[in-house]
Amino acid sequence: MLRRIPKKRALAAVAAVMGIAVWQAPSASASVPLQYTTHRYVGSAVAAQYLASEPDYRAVLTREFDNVTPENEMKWGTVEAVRGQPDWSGADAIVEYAQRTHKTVRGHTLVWHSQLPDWVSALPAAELRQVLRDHITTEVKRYKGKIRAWDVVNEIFNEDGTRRDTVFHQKLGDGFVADVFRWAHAADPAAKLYINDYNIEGINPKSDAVYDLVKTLRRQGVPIDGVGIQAHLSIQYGFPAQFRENLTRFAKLGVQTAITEADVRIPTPPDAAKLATQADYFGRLWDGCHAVSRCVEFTTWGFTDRHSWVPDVFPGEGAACLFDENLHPKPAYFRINP
Ligand code: 9MR
Repeated sequence: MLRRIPKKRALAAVAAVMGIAVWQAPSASASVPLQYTTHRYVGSAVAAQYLASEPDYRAVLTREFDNVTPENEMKWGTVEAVRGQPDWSGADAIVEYAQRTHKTVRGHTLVWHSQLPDWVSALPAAELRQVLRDHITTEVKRYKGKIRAWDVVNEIFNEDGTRRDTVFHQKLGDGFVADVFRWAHAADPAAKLYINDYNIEGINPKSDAVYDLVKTLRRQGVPIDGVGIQAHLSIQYGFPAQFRENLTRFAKLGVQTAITEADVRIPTPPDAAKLATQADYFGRLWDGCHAVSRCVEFTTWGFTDRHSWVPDVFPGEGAACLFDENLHPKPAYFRINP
């Protein structure tokens, strides 16, 4: 991360030398797009569908962010819903867009119990192991050199810190985690490999379990580079306790951290007070990440309330993103990009 130059300053310097005016954003947004205000990668989840069909969505994404994470397009259930009939169309489109617009890509996700095709769940252990290895190798090699970081395993712990009871855990045992990191590393040695989860923003039994696992894997020489902290927050439940301390303890293990899926949902309808609390939460996530040098990325789970997973899953809650449905920046945006 530290290899990155402060883009805002660099651009201004280049513009001054060349005697050209620096591009000005429309008055509804801050004068400097978010991506140029920070040394961190700043990203959003993206849906290939809207990227193709909504020019205004694409324009804001292109302007504000320098990382994209495919929201669903790289999941097993998307890329091989039917055995032997791969569909890379959505993932390819996003990776091509990222290359064209000079953005990095966070690959999401190689091993997850959700959005897992039934045919995979039904396999006996030995075959599951082989198929899992092939899936990881094929997907990681397909995008080799084009993915900065991969969410290799997603959501493998319960809230109490025990392992989630998934088909991978049941059939392959705890050791599948070390295996999948090794396979991913063999397929693209340069990609940063992450474990990713929610409710691990603060210090609690679940983040303790992630911490212990990462420590063990590093001691064993398993190629794990980072911890993805999803940060799906709600203003109803308070800001997670000891967020910075948590980032710091991972940094001391020698791994990166990334905020991978930030959003802050509010009971609808939004009002000024709720939006102010939301802005405060986003601000604390942003500031916490910037306080720890190994926190290298701040990615939000979508950027506009027009398209967000929240209302479908939490009836009565929503408005969780930095931009409203009309793509106007909200108070949370101006909190992190004043
Ligand atoms: O936003 C994603 C939504 O469109 C999908 O239907 C859902 C399927 O479970 O996954 C959502 O993204 C999840 C992400 O992949 C992992 N962390 C939690 C996210 C929100 O559920």
